[in-house]
Amino acid sequence: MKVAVVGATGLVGEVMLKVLAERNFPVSELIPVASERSIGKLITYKGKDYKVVGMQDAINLKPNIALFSAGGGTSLEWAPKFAEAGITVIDNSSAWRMDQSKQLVVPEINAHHLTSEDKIIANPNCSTIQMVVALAPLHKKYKIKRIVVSTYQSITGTGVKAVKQLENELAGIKGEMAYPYPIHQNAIPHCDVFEENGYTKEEMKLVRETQKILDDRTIAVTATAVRIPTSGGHSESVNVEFENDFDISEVKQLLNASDGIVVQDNIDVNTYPMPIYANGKDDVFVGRIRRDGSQPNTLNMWIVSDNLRKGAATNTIQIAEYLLESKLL
Ligand code: 2RA
Repeated sequence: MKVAVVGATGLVGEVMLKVLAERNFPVSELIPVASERSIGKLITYKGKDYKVVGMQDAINLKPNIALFSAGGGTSLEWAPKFAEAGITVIDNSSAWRMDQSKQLVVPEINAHHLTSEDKIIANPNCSTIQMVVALAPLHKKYKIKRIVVSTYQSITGTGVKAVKQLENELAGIKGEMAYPYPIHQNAIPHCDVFEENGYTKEEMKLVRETQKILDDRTIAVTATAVRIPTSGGHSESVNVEFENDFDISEVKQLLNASDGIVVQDNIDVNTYPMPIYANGKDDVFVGRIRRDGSQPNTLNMWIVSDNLRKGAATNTIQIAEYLLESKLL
């Protein structure tokens, strides 16, 4: 399998290479792709050096699949060109997610909708992925009516510039700012840009993508996305109201029995999910599961996952694995 990784020198691209190797994805030839300034750089994959190439050269090398994490603009311009050349694209940007003709895929939930016609497949936003992985089995059983979510997002979601900003702040160095304010000892309620309605794009992704992935436009969602100075993963406080009542122990059994979920929930011994433990892992960790006594059929939960792995690279590669296993590649 000839695999192109587009954005190979970025944070997500680097994790994609790590996960491809860890999961022994059948890469016969790696084609690392990046912007002009990185062309010619060497990327080592499984002990072998590969030269970074530009976009058109990557197409000319005829990969079977291209894993994109290079921003929406690059994806809007180049994903169709890769697809026209017969190359299946799995894209991590928001460019195609809400396109009615494109699948927005979390393998545990809706990979079965994929066909060989899908040549550009959208990988959902990291904060959406971890939430729908945890909520999908509960939606199936109890039917979700409304979700109120607050996120506490890792600086790695913004990229290298944000990681550098926090490093500089901790070292007392004045440097380039990824955020409008210092991130050290701060919480910034501003992830991505603001839309007309006063919500950020990040918050609206949680609304729109959740409805698309769960295939239910009746689900009401409202979100507040906050950036905090952590780097191990995104955390989410989720309040979810169902159409039907539930039993908390049954909820925990359902979650424990679901692919990709690890329930960490025992307050007697201070057991609950945290980014420092989710870091570098592929699971979605769920804890603090408790009934919300303020209204019927409602519970609270705390969801943590590594945004660079299940939130981006691993979900992308799990989609590629599904395509391979289903002979859609
Ligand atoms: C963020 N989810 O965390 C967005 C993009 N990775 O900034």
